Amino acid sequence: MRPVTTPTPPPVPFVWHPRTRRHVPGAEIWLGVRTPGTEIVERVNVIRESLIKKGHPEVTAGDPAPEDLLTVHSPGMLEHLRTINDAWVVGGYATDPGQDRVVPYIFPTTGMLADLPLRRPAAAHARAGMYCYDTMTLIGPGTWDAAEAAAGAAITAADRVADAAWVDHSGDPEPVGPAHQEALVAYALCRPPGHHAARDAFGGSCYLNNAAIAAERLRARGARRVAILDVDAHHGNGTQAIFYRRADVFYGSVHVDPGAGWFPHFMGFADETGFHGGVGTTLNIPLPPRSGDDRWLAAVQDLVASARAFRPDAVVVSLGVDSAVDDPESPLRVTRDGIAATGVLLGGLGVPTVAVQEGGYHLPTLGGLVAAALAGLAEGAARAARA
Ligand code: SP5
Ligand code: ZN
Repeated sequence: MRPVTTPTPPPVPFVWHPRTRRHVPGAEIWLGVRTPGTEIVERVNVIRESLIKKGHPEVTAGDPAPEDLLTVHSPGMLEHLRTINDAWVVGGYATDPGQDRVVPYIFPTTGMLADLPLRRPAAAHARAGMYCYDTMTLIGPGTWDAAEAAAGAAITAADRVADAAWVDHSGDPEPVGPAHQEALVAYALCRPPGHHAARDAFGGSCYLNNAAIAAERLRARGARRVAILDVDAHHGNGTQAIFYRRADVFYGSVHVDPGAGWFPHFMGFADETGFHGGVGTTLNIPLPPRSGDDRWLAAVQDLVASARAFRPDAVVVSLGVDSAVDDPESPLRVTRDGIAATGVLLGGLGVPTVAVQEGGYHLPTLGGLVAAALAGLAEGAARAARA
């Protein structure tokens, strides 16, 4: 009798660009104190080394066109992100008071403005807070370049998946089923991350919403319905906000309960289910701090069941691995096996999938966690294709 063996699926290609290293926030202002920060360049180095070692093919990201970013973000915020560092340097703030990064001090909240329009302040130090909602998301000389490169990686990954999955019949995109099984999953090694960035506001170490940009690219390439599944330890408030009224994009997230005191504090509660036409296309599953594999995987299973009921043509995974037990930014306690099993469950949806890097901050384990998630995704996709 022949032994029953199933082939290991080929390693998922990873898309990135070296410009992603130009973002050096240098610090986070945490409760008024300058701290080193955890969203650092070394993250991308350890992930990349781990994936190369495991044989994942490397793909260079293309540059996004301005229109690609405008599918998700306001012209005002994009202009701000592109220009505020130069204005800060020209304004002399890097030498007096000696702050070499853009840090906001005044936030024009809707409560402050009432119904008055948002004016553009003359002072760069006032403009610094126009689109930013926290003090943790600093801007330096390479921030825009890197944020743009991360968005480019998400778009290139979406294009690879779309090229394999759909054939464009003269401008009338039509799903025809996968042409190349191995291209059904692609991964974008995005840095900075994106899921806390909304259409017109950035924060949480995020500037451009890479997952949302990938979802819009998949739609433009023929996917009629896209599900974004967010397994970062934190709620992706930016992604949720961008699609909150949309019926064609599902957003589902499992994360540490913001009601238990965790970022982003104001969003990510279970009663947030969408607005107007988008009612029922948002799903939040908050978990108590210290939750481990059992609770986590049960929640991921619920997430996948809801996504399947949505019948997506494509999936975007917001792949944070900061749910891991050793991560300094979250109190969840998911193991590496739990992360791999998360990938298997998500891949089991069996539709073209783009995974986008979000958080994950424990450098000694970070590379292995991402590799485990991608191996799981490929395995889940391969099983779904055989079924
Ligand atoms: C993409 C992502 O994972 N963003 C997470 C942003 C969460 N940051 C919230 C601030 C928490 C302050 N961290 C202090 C760590 C002290 N060791
Ligand atoms: Zn996170």
